[in-house]
Amino acid sequence: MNTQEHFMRSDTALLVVDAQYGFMPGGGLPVEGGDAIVPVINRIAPRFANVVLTQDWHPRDHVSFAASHPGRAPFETIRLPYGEQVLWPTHCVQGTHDAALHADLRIDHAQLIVRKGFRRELDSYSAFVEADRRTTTGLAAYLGARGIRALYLCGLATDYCVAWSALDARAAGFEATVVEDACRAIDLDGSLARAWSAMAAAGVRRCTSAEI
Ligand code: VGL
Ligand code: ZN
Repeated sequence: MNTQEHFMRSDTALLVVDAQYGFMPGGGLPVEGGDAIVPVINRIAPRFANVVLTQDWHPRDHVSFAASHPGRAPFETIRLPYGEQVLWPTHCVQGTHDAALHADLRIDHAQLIVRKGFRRELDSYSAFVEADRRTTTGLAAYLGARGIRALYLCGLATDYCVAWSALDARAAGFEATVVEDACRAIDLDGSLARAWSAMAAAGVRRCTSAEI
């Protein structure tokens, strides 16, 4: 089987994580070089018969925003009923330009957009399971029902939503490969190195867009 046939397989999907203005330069939670992934994603997406997107989609008073906690600053950590939560600058508020997918993305054949983090009291880095580790987005059931068993992941940010999605993909029994140069990281206090080792330990593979 040649490479192209592999990616076009009906049991394989590309998951494009949070390719939104909020994570690009000028956005609410800008990731350095975040906009550089757009042309890379546009190059690889046509190779996949199946593409699913995610969209971080927060209410204005979301619990993950530092602004929702008087006296607290962005990038501090607090304890919430479901565990530790990093407080982020306000980003990806429902219906705003910040929450929109980048307009230069050319993935018209994408089949599903999974929104996450839309409950005020609950964050979600993962495309599969929200931060309480119980509330499902329904993505695993959707992919399973469509006979998809292997995922390639790209998007923003490598060390948060991409990593958590890849780890949960493995936990749900999918093969998972991160397309490294189609991602960029936040890298908060060593989070990128920690994310790569957690992914390696869980059997997440890495590749470059040139291999696709
Ligand atoms: C993300 C922090 C907060 C991400 C989303 O997409 O990686 N990170 N919300
Ligand atoms: Zn968020």
